[in-house]
Amino acid sequence: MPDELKYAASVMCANLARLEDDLKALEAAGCDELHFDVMDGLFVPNFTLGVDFIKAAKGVCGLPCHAHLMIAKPENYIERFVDAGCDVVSVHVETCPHAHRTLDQVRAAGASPAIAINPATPLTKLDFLLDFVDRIMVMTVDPGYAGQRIIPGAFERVKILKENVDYRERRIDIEVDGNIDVHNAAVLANMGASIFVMGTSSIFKKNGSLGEAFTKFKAEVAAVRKTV
Ligand code: S6P
Ligand code: MG
Repeated sequence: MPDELKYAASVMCANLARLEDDLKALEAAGCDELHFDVMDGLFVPNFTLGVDFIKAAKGVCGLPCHAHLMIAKPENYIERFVDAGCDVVSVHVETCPHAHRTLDQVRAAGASPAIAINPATPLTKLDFLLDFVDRIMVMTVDPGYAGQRIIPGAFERVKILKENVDYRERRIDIEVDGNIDVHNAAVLANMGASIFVMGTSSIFKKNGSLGEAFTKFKAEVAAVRKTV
């Protein structure tokens, strides 16, 4: 069981009209990280946040920032995201024919490298990348949109991946992204996930305080973990 779970807020799910208030509330409530979904309309069928947006968010809040690059040719943009203030940059294994080079590029630029993997991509694609990443982001939905249902195979994938990482004695965080509600987070935590992306399934609901929602979510995951 991982010692400590971490929680990342998916900024694309926030109310962008009152972003500053929301980011400050998340920071005050002890959220661990901001998760910025970057989509290009090519690798995934949607457009979302970019470099200027992240710079603006960095200006109003001190939380670490993770850019989840769902874009073709991520190697062309890594330095720009690091210069914008990203502490973690994840690239998709499906977009990286030269993944070692791209992950090294992230580290050389000054950020922590992470590899993201889609639900249908064989986990063996990660076998020779374990020495090059600080975290693996297991997509639990096909990337592109918030508000989707988890793809059930995600649970087994996290379990297998965790066993592989432990067998090889690597210290790599496993992050899960997509439909992370209380139950899914609790089961995935017990299977070895240690970082959870919070979106519409958890804290970004229509009404109520974001800080309170985060505190409640964390407490519920801890409680449900003991029962699943
Ligand atoms: C999906 C993206 C995610 C979503 C997040 C939404 O392509 O990578 O980070 O923003 O998963 O959460 P939810 O709870 O609405 O699925
Ligand atoms: Mg994401």
